[in-house]
Parts: sequence; C-alpha cells; structure tokens
Amino acid sequence: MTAKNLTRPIITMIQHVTEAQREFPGASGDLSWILSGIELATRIIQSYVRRAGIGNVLGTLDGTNVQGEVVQKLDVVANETIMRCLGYREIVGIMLSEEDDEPNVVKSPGAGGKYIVLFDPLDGSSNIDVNVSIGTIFSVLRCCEGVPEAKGPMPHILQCGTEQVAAGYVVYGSSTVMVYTTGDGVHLFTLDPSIGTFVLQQENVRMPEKGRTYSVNEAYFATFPVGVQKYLSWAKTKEAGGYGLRYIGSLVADFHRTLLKGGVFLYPPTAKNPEGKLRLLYEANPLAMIAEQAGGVATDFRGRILEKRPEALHERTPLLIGSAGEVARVMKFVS
Ligand code: AHM
Ligand code: MG
Repeated sequence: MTAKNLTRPIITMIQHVTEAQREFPGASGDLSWILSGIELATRIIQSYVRRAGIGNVLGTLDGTNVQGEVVQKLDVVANETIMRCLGYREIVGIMLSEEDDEPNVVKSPGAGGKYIVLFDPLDGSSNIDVNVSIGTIFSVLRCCEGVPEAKGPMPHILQCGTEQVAAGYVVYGSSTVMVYTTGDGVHLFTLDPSIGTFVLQQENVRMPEKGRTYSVNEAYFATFPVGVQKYLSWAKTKEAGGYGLRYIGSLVADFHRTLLKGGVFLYPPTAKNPEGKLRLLYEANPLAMIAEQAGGVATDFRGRILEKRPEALHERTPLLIGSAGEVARVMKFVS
C-alpha cells in the first residue's frame, strides 16, 4: 500500500451522515436515523433487483408461482421494504409513496412522529422487466408545528419543496449508487457489493454549468409547447455546435447522468399529460433539491419547482432540470 492510499479514508454513507449532523450544535440525530433506514431499505431492494429474473419478483400481482406463492411486482416489494425499514423508527410519523392511495400515518405528530418520508420506491417501472437502470427517490420533511390533530396528515404532506430537510436517490445501474443532500451539498456513494455498504465516492458533487446533452421523450414532439419544439429544433442545427440526445426513460437514471455530465432533462406538458407526467412530491421536489444543491436549476417552465405549493398528493408537474446555463437557454426559447 502506498502512502497516497493511506491518506484517502474509507467513509460509509452512515458515517458521513452521522458526522455531518454532528457539526450542527444541538442536532438530535433524527436525520441520521431516518437516512439509515432508507439506506438499509435500498440495500435490500438492490438485492431483489440484482436477481429479479430468478427471484420471482418480475411480472404482475395476479396468480401464483409454481410453488404456490404470490408473485409480487418489484415495485410493490420495494414499497413494502421501505415501509418495513422505516415504520418502526419512532420519529417517522407519515410515510407516503407514489404507489399508495392514502398516507400511512404510523405515529401522529402529536405523539412524536416528527417526520414525513415521501418516496418513489422504484422509479422507471417500465424498465424493470428489461434490465435497464431503475431507482428509488426519497424526500424527508418535518411535520408542521401548530396544525390541529383533527386536520389529519394532509397539511403536513402538502408542503413546498423548499421545506425538505433531506432528499436523495439510489440508482440500481451498472453499479448501485446513492446520492443524498441534507441542504449542505450533494454527496455520492457507491455500494461495495463485497461488503454490502455504501462507500463515499465524491463529496460536494457539482453539476456542470453547461452541457450539450438534452434528455427528453422526443416521440411527443408534436404536442410539446412551441418554445420546447423550437429549442429541440435549434439543438439539431449546425450552429448549436453538436448536441447529443440521451433518454433512458427512468427519470432517476437520466437525472444522475445530468448531475454528473451536465445538460438538461425535460418532461414538458404533452397532449397525453397536460400537467406533465412526473410527480411533484416523489420525483420533482427531491431531484430539484439535489439539483439546486449541486448548482443546477429545476423549473416547471414557469417558476422554481421547490416553490410550488402542492395541492394534491399525486400532483403532476412539468419538469425542466439540469445545468444552470442550459436550463436558462431552454427558457429563452420558451419565453
Ligand atoms: P413511473 O413512476 O411509473 O416509473 O413513471 C415515471 C417515469 C420516469 O422515470 C420517466 O422519466 C418517465 O416516466 C418516462 O415517461 P415516458 O415513457 O412517457 O417517456
Ligand atoms: Mg417514478
């Protein structure tokens, strides 16, 4: 081993969160406790994902397998895994995922359930059965103070993204990576499968200011807003200087590439989804927090994603997210 290797410490995700929280005088350790639950859940989910084809988790919920067991869809397994890993952590009050109709109130705020965890358990569902990158996205909020118990969980859940105290995601790709922020920069970890632990890869990740890559489902071009059509047409011209198109079809994976390499991801309103397709609470808000923490921008083509006041649990939003310079360029065409 060289001296150089000795100077590069090995830091796990849990260590990183715990140490970062210690720097805040009076920090309760609550966030570390919640994030460690999410970290555990995603390690379990990745183990299902890695053997999905042989693990009886592909396919539909209907029917049973040859052993007479119920065949579960991977996104349902992922949802349950997160609920099971977080549900008993006494500070978690409300959990809600893209898969649920109603919020799961495990402990009311009055009884000490201080936090809300919102998540998309397995983003990119259409890619599950064909072995393309998918991921888990999460957002953590504090319950609001002074809300009468009788009002139920809705006022606590329907907070603007600016109120998030943590956000992150895991991509189950060629390797499994986790990215998280607690409002103090964006940090990236890779799962070392030999020890089953997320190990720090890069602290304070910055999104490149520019990037000549756009990521969009161009099959919907005909029903995009005119400004978006103009941007996409311009990007193909010689004067644009050579753009590339990358579209995985899993937001979390498309975002991860954009975070590291720069460019923009767009899901504008379309004829099929006039409000956009992506969910504000489980997809747009957490990724917007990460983008901004890394120096990027996230907008619904009108205003800042994080300032949108949610009105419904499964509200959808148009999304334009990525490098600050490239988002500004798209917005010039749009406005
Ligand atoms: P899902 O939550 O059902 O997986 O849908 C969200 C996904 C995103 O991951 C992705 O960006 C988008 O749907 C792709 O949609 P489309 O197939 O319309 O391009
Ligand atoms: Mg999704």
